[in-house]
Amino acid sequence: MKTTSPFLIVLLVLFFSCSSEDNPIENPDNGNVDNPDNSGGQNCNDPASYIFNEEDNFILVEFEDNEFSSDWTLQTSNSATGKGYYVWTGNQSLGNPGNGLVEFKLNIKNPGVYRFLWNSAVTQGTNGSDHNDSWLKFSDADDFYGEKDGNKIYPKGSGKTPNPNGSSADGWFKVYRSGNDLDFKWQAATSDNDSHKIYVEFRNAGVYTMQVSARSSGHGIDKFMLFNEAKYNQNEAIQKTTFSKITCN
Ligand SMILES: [Ca+2]
Repeated sequence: MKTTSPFLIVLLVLFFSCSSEDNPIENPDNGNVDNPDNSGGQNCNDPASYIFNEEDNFILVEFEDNEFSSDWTLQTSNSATGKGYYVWTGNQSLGNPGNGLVEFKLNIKNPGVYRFLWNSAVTQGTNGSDHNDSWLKFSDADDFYGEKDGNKIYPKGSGKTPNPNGSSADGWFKVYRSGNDLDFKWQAATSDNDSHKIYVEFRNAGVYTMQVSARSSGHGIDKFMLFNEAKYNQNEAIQKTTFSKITCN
């Protein structure tokens, strides 16, 4: 067989190089950022200015799409999506919420009551009831509560009762996952030994702030979601894999 001409190889390489430039692969780091070059002249690559946009009564956010203080560490796992997950590696804050504060801005177009879930793991030790929780607060939502069998509980410090068993303070819930299957799974509950689901109510359209702060070291958080249970049951929500569109301040 005749040897292929080096000149032909060069032509082929040039051809395919040019073709790939015509069809650039979307930057996976910013795949769901809306028009990063067209956000009012501001740079939309700064996670501190991200706003996550609710659509169809659903929000799905990679937890790592934010800015973190140095005691939060980014790790990777085959069970975590996006760039991985963040885990608190600083001192535990079992009774005092607010340390290592991370804030997410959520743009709600469809007001209503939303269920909260996060995909989290115990990444330290072998006991599913240790290193399994972080603090959660919705400081400007219209209501924030746990619910079980139609009975509601409210964070300590919210001015409302009844309150959960165990830790809670200043409007924060301790939100935990349970079970000795330590790897990432969708679960979020509050009140010790009396698991209540987590809900937040937004009565008007607008941008609201979700706050997470450190409690247990070793609690790894991959992503979180909010969904209206009138539109989706939990299984339907968990099947959804489209992350919320990001715009910027
Ligand atoms: Ca993630």
